[in-house]
Amino acid sequence: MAAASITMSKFIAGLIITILVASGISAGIAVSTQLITGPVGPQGPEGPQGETGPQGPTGPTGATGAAGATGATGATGPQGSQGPQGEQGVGFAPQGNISVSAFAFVPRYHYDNVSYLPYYGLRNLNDASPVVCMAPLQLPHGSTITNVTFYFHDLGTDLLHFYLLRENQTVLDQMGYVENSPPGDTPGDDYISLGSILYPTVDNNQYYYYLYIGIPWSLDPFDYQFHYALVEYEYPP
Ligand SMILES: [Ca+2]
Repeated sequence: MAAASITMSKFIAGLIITILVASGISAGIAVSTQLITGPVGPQGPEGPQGETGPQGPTGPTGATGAAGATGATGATGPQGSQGPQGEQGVGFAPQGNISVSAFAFVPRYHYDNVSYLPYYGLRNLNDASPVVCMAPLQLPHGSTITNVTFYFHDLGTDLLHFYLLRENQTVLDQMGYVENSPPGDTPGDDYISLGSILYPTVDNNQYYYYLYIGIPWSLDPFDYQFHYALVEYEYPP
């Protein structure tokens, strides 16, 4: 009977298991219905890299670049050969001469004391006294007076006197003096030059220049005649 009991027990147990299994199946069906409508699972891992694509089309031409910096100056070339000689210029002569006529001389006191005549020049018509006359000199500024020569006619025993002067408002300078003293006092036409000249450089900004002459008196007014002066000067080099 024990065996029968065991068997019975087994039978009951099997039955219960069967029931339970049947219930489990029912329960499994219900569980399966719940999984279909569940949440989305996590994303899977990244797949492997794809193959390299084909080469793209050629790009557009690029813009022109900026100009480069200027190069350094080259070395100086060798000196050329000497050119031909130029033509002669037309500059001023370094020396100048002017003549001052007797008719440029004015009497110091009165025109009644003098006479002007072509061929006879300037004569003394004063009353037993010498006559003094003056003539202006207009020379280039900066030039150098090198000589003054006086041309005259002398048949008397007295002497003619010649001066070169410069002057301004406050100063009177004697630049040169000469007289036809013996043995220079020879009868007839003659001339005489200044031996030396002081302040020979012409400064027209500060001075004016003139000649100053003394003509003796004679009973015959034709004994003494002054004709002209020659003034020589030079330009500075
Ligand atoms: Ca004389």
